[in-house]
Amino acid sequence: MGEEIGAGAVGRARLTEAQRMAFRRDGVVKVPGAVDGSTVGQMSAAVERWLASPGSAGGTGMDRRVYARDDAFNAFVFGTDLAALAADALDSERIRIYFDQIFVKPAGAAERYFHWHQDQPFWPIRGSQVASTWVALTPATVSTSALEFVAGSHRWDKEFRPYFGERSTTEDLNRMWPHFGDRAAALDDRIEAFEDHPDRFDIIGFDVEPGDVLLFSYRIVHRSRGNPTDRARVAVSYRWLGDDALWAPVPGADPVIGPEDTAMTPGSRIDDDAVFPVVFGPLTSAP
Ligand SMILES: O=C(O)CCC(=O)C(=O)O
Repeated sequence: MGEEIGAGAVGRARLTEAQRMAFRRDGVVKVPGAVDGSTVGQMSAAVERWLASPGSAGGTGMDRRVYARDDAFNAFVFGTDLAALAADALDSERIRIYFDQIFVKPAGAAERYFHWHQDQPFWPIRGSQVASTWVALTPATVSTSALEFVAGSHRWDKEFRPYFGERSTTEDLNRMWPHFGDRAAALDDRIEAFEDHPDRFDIIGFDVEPGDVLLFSYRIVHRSRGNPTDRARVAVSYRWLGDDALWAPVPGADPVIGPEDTAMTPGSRIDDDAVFPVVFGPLTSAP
């Protein structure tokens, strides 16, 4: 049957002190080679299979919460050390999975993909212990669509209005999912061309090789440019929730998990083990 995933048991991964400090200071840290070559191969094959499947997210090169319906993707969540890395960065006893997300940026993809954004304004989640591990499955440099970040922006008291370039009207966004545009329009903080102000903003980008992980706060401002190469750029991002993550549903938040999926009370600590399974740390609270 399936090959074993990952190099070691879940829970063994640890960041160095310098990596933990960088994550706290900048909101992002690169963990080189955090996913072993064999697992990278299996993830790449799983993404290839997903791409070849009929109607794979309408050719957008994106899909969310794949782990909940696909055994291979499930094993990458529960059988790798990614959640342990998040626990270490966030200093969290327990880590739950929110969702995994495939990002395939096709050869020649235009610059308009992924303008500067935070993840927080999209999600019905609040808290300080929320982060992603973005796993590179193909090499990329910043100019061929590896991720860039505004260092320290995870500490700004800002919630930026989602911006998708020319597709950013309220109507456009409402077509992406219900009430998304209305929610975006209610946010006053506007993304700017941070890269034009090196005196005010410290932009850090990370060239990556397959197996490198970028670990970043859901509040940090980040983006990726177009992909001018003749090869797709492939990554899978894992969204992790730590101890202080709260369930904060609002109309227009990402419907990948919505109020109809859980009985949790808005404003409560996330404790629904069926919808947000524990991946690292004690399995449940006291019976
Ligand atoms: O893969 C990309 O280009 C975008 C990824 C991203 O924005 C994320 O993981 O939050």
